[in-house]
Amino acid sequence: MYRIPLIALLALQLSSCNSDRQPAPEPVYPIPSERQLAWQDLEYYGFVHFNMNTFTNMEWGTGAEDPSLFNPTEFDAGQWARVVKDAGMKGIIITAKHHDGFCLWPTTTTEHSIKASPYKGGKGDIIQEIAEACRAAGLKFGVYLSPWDRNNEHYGTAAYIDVFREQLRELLTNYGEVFEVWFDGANGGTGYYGGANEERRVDKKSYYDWENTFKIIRELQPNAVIFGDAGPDVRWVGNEHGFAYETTWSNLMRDSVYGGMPEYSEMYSPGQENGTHWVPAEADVSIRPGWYYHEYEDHKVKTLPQLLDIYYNSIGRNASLLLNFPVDKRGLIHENDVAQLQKLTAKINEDFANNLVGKQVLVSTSVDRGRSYSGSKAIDGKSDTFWSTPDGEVSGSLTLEFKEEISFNRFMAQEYIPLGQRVKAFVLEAQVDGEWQEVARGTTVGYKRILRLPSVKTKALRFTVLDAKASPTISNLALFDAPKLLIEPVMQREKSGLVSFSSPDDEVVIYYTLDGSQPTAESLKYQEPIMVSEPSELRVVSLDPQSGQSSEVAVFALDIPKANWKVVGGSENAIQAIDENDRTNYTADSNRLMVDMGSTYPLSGFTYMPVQNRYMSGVIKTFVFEVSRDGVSWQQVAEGEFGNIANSPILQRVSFSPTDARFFRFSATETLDGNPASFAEVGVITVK
Ligand code: FUL
Repeated sequence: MYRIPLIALLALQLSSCNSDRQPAPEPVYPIPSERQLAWQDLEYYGFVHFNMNTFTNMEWGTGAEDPSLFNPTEFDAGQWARVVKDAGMKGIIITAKHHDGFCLWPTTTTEHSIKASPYKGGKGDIIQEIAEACRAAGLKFGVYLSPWDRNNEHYGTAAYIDVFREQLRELLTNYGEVFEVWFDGANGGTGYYGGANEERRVDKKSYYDWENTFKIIRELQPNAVIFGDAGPDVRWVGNEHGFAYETTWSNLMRDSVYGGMPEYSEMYSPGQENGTHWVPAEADVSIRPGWYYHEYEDHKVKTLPQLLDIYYNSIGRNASLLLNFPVDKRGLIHENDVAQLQKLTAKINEDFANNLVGKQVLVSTSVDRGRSYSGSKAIDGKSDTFWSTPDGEVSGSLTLEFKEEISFNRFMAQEYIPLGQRVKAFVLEAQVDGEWQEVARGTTVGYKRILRLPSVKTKALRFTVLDAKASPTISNLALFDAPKLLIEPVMQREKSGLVSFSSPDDEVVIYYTLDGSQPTAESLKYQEPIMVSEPSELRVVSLDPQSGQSSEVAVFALDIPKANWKVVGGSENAIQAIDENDRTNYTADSNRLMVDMGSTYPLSGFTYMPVQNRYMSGVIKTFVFEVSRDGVSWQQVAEGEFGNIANSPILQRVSFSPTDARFFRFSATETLDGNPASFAEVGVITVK
C-alpha cells in the first residue's frame, strides 16, 4: 500500500488553503517515504573502508586472517569526522564487517573481532568511536555489514543467518541513531569458513530471507534507509565509478531485482519510468582505485577533474554520492586523499557560490495551475513550493528574464519529489540576439539535475518540460557561473615526438614556453600538436582569457623522441613499451626489452614506468641495463633494485656514467611477483 508522506500531505493541505483554491496535483506513484525524503536531502556522504584488509593489503580477505594483525597506530575517528564535515558531507558509513568477517566491534557472535586484536588491549570498539565522533560533529552514522562472511563456519546454513541478524541487532542497538544500513551484493564463494577452506555458494534470492532481516531494521532503527541492489529503500547505481545516468529514474521494478543479480547493472540500475517502487540511486566510488588502503596507490588518488566528473555525474544526475576513503594503517584518512578532497570542496563551493536567479528576475510561464503553482514558486528558494501545470498538461515552459545580461555555465533543476518523479524530457533555450537558441536538452530531472554547459550570455532563458508522466512539479531552477577550472594542462606525447596539451575546461587557453621562462598570455599559444624533436623543457599554463587568471605552471622535461625506435625481438605488442603511453603494457616472457634507437645518442640514464593497472603483474624489482653501439658488443652500465616500487609504483629514473649508444637492453633479474617482466613505458635520459 502506498502512503503519502507527512510532508507531502502538509504541502497538499497548505496549497488547498490558498486563495485560488487550486488543488495540488495528485501524486504520481511510486512516491518516496519520509525516511527516503530525509535521506535524499543528505545528497553527499562519506564511505570508509577500514578493517582487516587495511592491514593485509587486500581488497577481499579470505577470512583466515589472524585478528592480531588489526592494529592501527594512530586511529582517530575525530580526524575522519573533521575531514568529512569540512567537505560538506553529511555522514559516514563504516565497514563494520567486510567479507572476511572481522568485526570492528566487540560482538558476542564470534571471536573473530576487535576483542582478539591488540587494539587497546582487546578492549577497543572502533564502531563506538566512530559513532561518537559522528555525533560530536553533527554527522549521520551508517553501517556496512557484509552478508557474506568468509570466516564464519556456519556460512551457508540457517545458523549463520541467526549470527548475521544478531550482529545487525548489536549494531543497531548499541550505537545510537543509524541513517543507512548498507548490504553488499557480493555473496558466496571460496573462503576459510572456520577452517573448512572450501567454496560455499548460496541462493542469493532466498538464503538471507531478507524480508525478516529488514523487519529487524525497521523495528530498531525506523528512520534508517536500507541499501542494496534491490533497495528496498536505496539502490546501487550499478557501477563503481560514481556515475549515474543521463536518464535516472528513482522508480524501480523492485520485485524483479535481488541483491547480487548478475544482470542488475545492465538491466535495472538506471531505474525505470514505470518502476513500481521508489528506490533512488546511490553512487558509490572510491577516491582511489581500491576500496581499501594500499600504499602503492598513494599516487593514484583521483584528480580534481575526475572528482568533479563524479560529483556532477552523481548528484547532478538524480543520485546521492557515497565517496569512499580507504583509511590507512595508522587509522587516518591519508594526507593525499585529504588534499584532493579539499580541492574538490573548494571548487564545488566556488561553482555554486552565486545563484544568478535572484530577486530581480521576471518569471512567466506558458501555463500554470493557479497562483499557488505559478512560475515564481520554482525560484523562491523554498523546496516545498513548486510550479505546476493543470491536470492533463504534461508540458509547459517557464521563462526567466533578467534586467542585465547574465553569463552562466551551470543549470540546476529540481522536481518536487514527494509527489513522484515526472519529467521525461526537457529543453533549455536562451535568447541570443532576439532569437531563442537551444542550449541543452535532457530527459529526467528527479530530485536534482545539474548540467555543465559552455558559457551562455543571455537576458532571457526558457525551460520547457516537453513531456512528463503527469503535470510537472518544478520546485527549483537555478543558474550559476562557475569559474573556469584552472588546472595545469595535461601533456600527451606520441611516439613520433608530437606533443599535445589538454585541459578539462574547453574555455581556457593554453600557453607554453620552450626556453625555461614562465609562460604568460604573451608566450606561445597552444593551438595544435607541436613537434618536439630535441630534448626540451616545456613550461605550460592554462589561462582564463576573461579573468586573466592562470593555473600553476606545469613543467615537462622531454627527452629525444622515439619516432625511429624499434624493439628488437619480442612479441607483436612489444611496441607498447615504447609508445609513450603509460596505459598500454608489454609483458616479455624473456624478461628483457631490447631497443634499437635508430641513431647513436649520448645516454646518461633510463626511465621505467611500471604497469599502472589496478592489479599489477610483472613489476620489475631488480634489473640490469646494458648499451651497445652496434647491437653486437654490449656494455653493462647499470644494475640495481627499484627500491619501494611495490608500494610506490611510479616513474623510476636511473642514472649512469655517460655512454654513447644506439641500442639498449633492459633486463629484469627479478619481478615482484615472479611473473614475466612487464613494461608500461621505457625511455632514456640523454646528455645535453
Ligand atoms: C563491493 C565489495 O565487494 C567491495 O569490496 C566494496 O566493499 C564495495 C563497496 O562493494 O561489492
